[in-house]
Amino acid sequence: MQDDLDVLKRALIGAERDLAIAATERLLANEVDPTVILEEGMAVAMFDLGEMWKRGEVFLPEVVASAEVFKQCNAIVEPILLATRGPDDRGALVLLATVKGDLHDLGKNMVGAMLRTSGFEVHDMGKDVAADRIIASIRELSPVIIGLSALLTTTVPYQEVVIKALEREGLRGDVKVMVGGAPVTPEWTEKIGADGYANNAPEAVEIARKLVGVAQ
Ligand code: B1M
Repeated sequence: MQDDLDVLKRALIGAERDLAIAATERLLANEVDPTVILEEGMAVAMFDLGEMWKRGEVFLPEVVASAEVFKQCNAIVEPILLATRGPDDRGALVLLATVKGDLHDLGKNMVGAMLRTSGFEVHDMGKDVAADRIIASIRELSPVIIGLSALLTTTVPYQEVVIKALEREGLRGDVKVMVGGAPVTPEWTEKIGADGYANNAPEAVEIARKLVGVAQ
């Protein structure tokens, strides 16, 4: 398993589509847990790629290409992950969004997939989502939780903008707010008065369960 996880990571970093897909398929054929493939393989590769980008070892077009291969591998893993969900497993509704100004959605999509697998209903609003759209969707859909993802230090403050908008609109008491994304910290979560923070997708499931009062 470790060999194929390493092949997958290297292939994602190098945006080698065929190699990445073949490694993903081998891992699944060997019944490796899809969560392990996503978190210990794919997410780690993108983190390493980000570090290489910071050091000037790769450039934007290469990151775009890797993100595309990530999506293709994810499209293979996600149905297997979702197949573990029972047919009547329809739980609390979570509204998910990457905040305004931010186009990073790979991590949010993983959070959405794992929440769905764990029995939550997920309404994914996509990326670059403004507070007024979130407010309108809360009024329309009455979610139990809204999940706000942000990957840029310049867009993390928008999580607070959304919370302030909820307060202004008298909706703050109706919905729990969970925040996440690489630059988000527990300190920031506390500062803005969010209800929960998760560092990765499995942890997001744990926090969402706590927020709706479901025992682990
Ligand atoms: Co961008 N980017 N990017 N990027 N990008 C980062 C974030 C960066 C850290 C890279 C770097 O410099 N090392 C840097 C930000 C620096 C900063 O803010 N200080 C950066 C930059 C600068 C930029 C641009 C500004 C570059 C430019 O144009 N000059 C630009 C911004 C565009 C915009 O958003 N307006 C940009 C663009 C892009 C691409 C489009 C090329 C692509 C995104 C493709 C896509 O998402 N569809 C991209 C990528 C791929 C990255 C890196 C390399 C990888 C991000 C990723 O997908 N990781 C990233 C480097 C890094 O993060 N270290 C980087 C994999 C993913 C599974 O992890 O998203 O962290 P992550 O999600 C995790 C957890 O964070 C958590 O669970 C997930 C699963 O474990 N989580 C949540 C996420 N959301 C959650 C929500 C929750 C709970 C947990 O509750 C609601």
